[in-house]
Amino acid sequence: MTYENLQISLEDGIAVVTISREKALNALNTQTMLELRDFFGDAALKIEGLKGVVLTGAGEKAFVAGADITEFRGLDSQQGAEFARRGQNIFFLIERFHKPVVAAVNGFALGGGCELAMACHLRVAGEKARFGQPEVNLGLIPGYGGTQRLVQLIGKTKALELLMTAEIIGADEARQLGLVNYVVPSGSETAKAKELIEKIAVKAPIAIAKVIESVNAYFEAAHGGYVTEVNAFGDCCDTSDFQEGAAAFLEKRPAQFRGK
Ligand code: CO8
Repeated sequence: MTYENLQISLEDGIAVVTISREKALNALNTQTMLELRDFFGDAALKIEGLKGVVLTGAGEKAFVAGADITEFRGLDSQQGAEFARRGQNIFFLIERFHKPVVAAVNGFALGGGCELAMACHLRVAGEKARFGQPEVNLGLIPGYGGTQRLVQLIGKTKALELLMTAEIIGADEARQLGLVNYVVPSGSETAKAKELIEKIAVKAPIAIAKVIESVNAYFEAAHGGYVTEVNAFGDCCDTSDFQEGAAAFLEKRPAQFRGK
């Protein structure tokens, strides 16, 4: 597959995958999601001597500002649920990848962008990185596993607060909450991510793959939550609040929600 929105570079066995839609703050449109699926489900498995993958965003402003809201128009509950299910499955490919995948978060990681970072095994944030799940501003909920992984990473108390208030937090707070592993000066996120991969690369590869598999297994029992999220996301797509939220974003005005 030829990639339009992913730039891949391979150096010393580390693949750096850069999501490159800078004009839309690297928002995840369908094409980008399919490219991520191809990379983690196929292309990356064929790279000989791969030590790990760094995932980052093009430019200085955003890692990924979410799913592409311009694709939300007219989405009904069935299509919404299908979108969410497909996205969850792509993010499972990342979470279950046998080599370390490190997010180098260089700016906004919002909505699907925060969910993408959370699906990675480790997260390095630049000082200017900002995290949040602002979907309720659009009359939605996260659909790419955010309701599950945010709880896994930072606990129910703070996860519920962030999910319900749509508050956007900075890198230091994200580290205090356990959402990211390291905060580094802006511009050095990828270097730090590579350093972590090099540290892991000298360990026994099968043991590393088994660590990933076993840690993921800890959460498998709660997998029903992902199904609930898919259906709940679909339900939101049937509301007029969702139509209003998406339209308000695109028209650059505050949303007026009616609970319908
Ligand atoms: N989708 C599409 N375009 C976007 C997105 C996005 N998520 N985010 C930003 N853009 C575009 C803007 O529309 C703008 O385009 P243009 O220049 O053509 O007007 C350009 O990027 C620059 O953005 P802003 O002018 O808004 O830049 P600001 O610096 O003023 O603001 C923000 C930056 C705060 C990041 C702001 O852009 C913002 O709030 N973005 C949206 C964040 C958001 O709500 N993300 C969540 C989206 S929903 C989601 O991710 C659900 C995931 C599950 C999906 C399940 C299946 C469908």
